[in-house]
Amino acid sequence: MASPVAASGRPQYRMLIDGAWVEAAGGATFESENPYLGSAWAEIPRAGSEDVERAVSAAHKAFKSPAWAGLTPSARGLLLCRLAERIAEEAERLAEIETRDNGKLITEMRAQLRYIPQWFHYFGGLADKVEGRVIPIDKPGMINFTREEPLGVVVAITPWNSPLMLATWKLAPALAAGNTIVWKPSEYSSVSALEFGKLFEEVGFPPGVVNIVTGFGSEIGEALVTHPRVAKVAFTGGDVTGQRVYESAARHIKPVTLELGGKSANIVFSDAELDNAVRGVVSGIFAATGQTCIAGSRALVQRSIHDEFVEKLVALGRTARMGDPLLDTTQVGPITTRPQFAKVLDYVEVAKTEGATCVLGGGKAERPECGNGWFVEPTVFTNVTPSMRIAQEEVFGPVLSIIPFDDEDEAVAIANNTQYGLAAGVWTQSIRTAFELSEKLEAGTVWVNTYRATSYLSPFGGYKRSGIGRESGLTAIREYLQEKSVWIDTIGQVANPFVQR
Ligand code: TXE
Repeated sequence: MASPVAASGRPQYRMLIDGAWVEAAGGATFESENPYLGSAWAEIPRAGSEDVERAVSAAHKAFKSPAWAGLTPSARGLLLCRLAERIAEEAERLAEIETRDNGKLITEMRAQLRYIPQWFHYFGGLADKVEGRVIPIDKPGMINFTREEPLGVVVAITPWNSPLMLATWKLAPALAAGNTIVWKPSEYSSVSALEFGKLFEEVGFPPGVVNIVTGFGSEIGEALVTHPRVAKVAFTGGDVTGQRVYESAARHIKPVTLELGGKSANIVFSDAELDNAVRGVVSGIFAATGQTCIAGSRALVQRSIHDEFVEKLVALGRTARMGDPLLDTTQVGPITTRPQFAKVLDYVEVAKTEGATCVLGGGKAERPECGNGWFVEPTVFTNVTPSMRIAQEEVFGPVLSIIPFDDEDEAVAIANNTQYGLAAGVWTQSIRTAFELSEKLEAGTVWVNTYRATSYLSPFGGYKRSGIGRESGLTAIREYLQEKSVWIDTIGQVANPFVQR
């Protein structure tokens, strides 16, 4: 797929267009950096508008081709299941590449790579179970039924935090539905996407069904989203970029799925199993270095247990082992990108200036085991008020804000008082509180006495500014289909041509 080594000595990758591994038309490349080492480790094609044109044309041609459009849904599903098997075989290698490229823990990436095949199996199995309906129409002599048809070329734009998992959530249902793909991975984590791309070829997807274009969102994002032959855009990323994608798509009346992160609340009631809740809150914010859309970045803690909770949380947070994300024993890895590193440190300063009290961490990690990497200490702020920026804006780093509350109503009011609504956690022994909050919280996912659980079987997506549409689960395939209503007159006579039937 690639001339393996560039002049710099680093591996040089190519991107996938129409079944061929190619350089950017203009020959440009960019470097992908290893966040733990703080240095470049691979070279990637830097696509321009000509490459976008090539990729979309290839996907469009493939969408119409007998090799793809002519496949039965069962045959399409089988391809996805075969892909699942190949991914499982390559899981360890792909996980290691993800970790080198984005600095997330190998233990986390390994777990994701173990899960990814489940999505391809599930949607592969679903491909031939998408059925239309026969409508008991109110007109004699008429048959009316529906067909579920693919949309065409789907552009998938993905971020750097869980590169293959978040792409899978789009590619698996989109392909099962019969669409073709142009995938633009994040410029910070393209290597695993390019390695993943080889597997589609190996299991027999026809050329052009999956194309991978690497490069910068600021350079090719708009061209991809607005291309007249692109039927749909599926995006995961920040809300500001998501809004731009939505606005561009709207100008061309294109449907979008948007998954845009959040400011999720983990709500701890006084009747919770405290040690369990402490572990849950830690896992929600520090486990993925806070770089996850579902980070539980606000802990709302009932006032009567506030001090005890903070003490236990800080004690556990202090034990977090930082360092090389490739080691199984590391618990908190580096921040993935240089700009994100600067952003997280900025927010730490913002919180201090706003008057929050830093009770753990609070800056760049200077530990020897962190080397030259972009590490931020696991950080906890108390005395946070709901209106502070640190309580309202997505940090996307290991920074937790603790806000006290008195009763259920206040907890719900604080939890819902942000523009986001991706997820929430509730820690309580009361089944009544659990039910009540699951109804009142404005969030696409509510976890009770657990956090960060996701599955191919369960819908995932955001309320409010956290997004549009759902990924995973039965309904996700509908995001990539359109319903056609077919009318057949069995009488064979057009009665009065001037009156609607
Ligand atoms: O994301 P972007 P960034 C949040 C998090 C983070 C912030 C910025 O708060 O601090 O976003 O991160 C592509 N048209 N999340 O800058 O810009 C880009 O190339 C089309 C939350 O890395 O959203 C990449 O492939 N595409 C989140 C993808 O968008 C464009 C995960 C995401 O990048 C584009 C990541 C454009 N104009 C960050 N500009 C989550 N929901 O999990 C960029 N892109």
